[in-house]
Amino acid sequence: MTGDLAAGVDPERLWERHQHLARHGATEGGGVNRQALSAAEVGAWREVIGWAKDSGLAPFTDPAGNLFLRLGGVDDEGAPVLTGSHLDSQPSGGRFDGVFGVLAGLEAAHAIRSAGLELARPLEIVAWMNEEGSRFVPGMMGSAAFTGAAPLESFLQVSDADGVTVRDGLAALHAAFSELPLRPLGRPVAAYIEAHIEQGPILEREGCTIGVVTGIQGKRTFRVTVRGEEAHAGTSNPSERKDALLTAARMIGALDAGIQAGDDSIKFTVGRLDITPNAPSVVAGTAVFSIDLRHVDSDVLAALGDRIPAICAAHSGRCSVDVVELTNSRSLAFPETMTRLVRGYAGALGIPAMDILSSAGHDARFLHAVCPTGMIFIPCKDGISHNPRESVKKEDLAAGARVLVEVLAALATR
Ligand code: HGY
Ligand code: MN
Ligand code: MN
Repeated sequence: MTGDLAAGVDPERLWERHQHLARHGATEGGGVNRQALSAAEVGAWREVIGWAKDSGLAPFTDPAGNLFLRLGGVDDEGAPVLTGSHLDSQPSGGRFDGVFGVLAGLEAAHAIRSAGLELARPLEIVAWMNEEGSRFVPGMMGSAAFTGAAPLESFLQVSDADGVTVRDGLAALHAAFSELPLRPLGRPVAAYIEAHIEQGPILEREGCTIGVVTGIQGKRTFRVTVRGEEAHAGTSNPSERKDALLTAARMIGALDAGIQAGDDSIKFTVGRLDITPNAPSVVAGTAVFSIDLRHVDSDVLAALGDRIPAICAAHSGRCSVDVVELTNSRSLAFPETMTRLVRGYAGALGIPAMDILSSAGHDARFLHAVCPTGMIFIPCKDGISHNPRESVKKEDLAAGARVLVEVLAALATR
């Protein structure tokens, strides 16, 4: 009977586990900085594996450093139903982004076990490697490698600011969890459902607890490298300088005016700017900046993104400029079979719900290409995320987990 499983969700346990995990990479102001493949993420893995084992789940990993926690099914060789999200965070992250999807999955598995429900097929909770893409660029490496969206080999040489590569990070992770079985990438998946905070203000504003996520807006990312020439701040004439920082600043200003152009539907962001040698009395020789461009309309996204190289070239002055596109993803719509399940169980549980498009990116993007995929959103205060002030109500965490367990049971008992 709908609701019996949902009753097995324990709001206190779910809340406490969020607070507990936030100790791994804790920052001032109550946030987290838990970078992909870091010691803090290893610490979070240990906690989650311990809780999973207490609930009778079997942990394993894969060559891409994804963590899986498995509850068997009658047809134990059958393709599993997958649920989860990520445990890595942004440098100024909050304690709910990603973590909610993993802990809600654990809560659902516990409720299913407690109810003695026998699943037709296995249920696996997953924590994807490097969803955020802040230490290692681009993000979503674990789910991309798992689904074949990109070969794992294409990520291994990517390095962080200290020269540590993804290969190094994965070796350290696998050494830290050498007791975990390693399963191959690309295993078949029956269905995927990801629970996540909205990271925007709509659900809270509309007074809805559940977001029936209809899709994810498109996103293109670029790396722009401006090369000039170091010079002495006191002796070199500005009219003769090849100033990479000033040139990058002009490019960023022109991109903001020409691409974002005051239209809030165009999400244009330059979040990173690295200067070399980054010294007060040296004219910058090199400037490297990121571009994150998103729009709900794939054709608009294509047209806007295609203009970036020309705008950069037109403002390069005496410097050279190199624009590399890193990711290019169209807007996507989740299948009605999945949105209908989420909508139906939210309704059956009497929880206010509304359809909503995800403006943020998620690993569900890559799962969508290989299996029926859906997402469940819950509100976060003032829509704040990627910020230590990210905040979620205890009862909303529980409501999301309740809808999740009913959807998972429906998918895993088919
Ligand atoms: O950037 C994103 O959309 C995700 O929150 N990492
Ligand atoms: Mn996230
Ligand atoms: Mn995030």
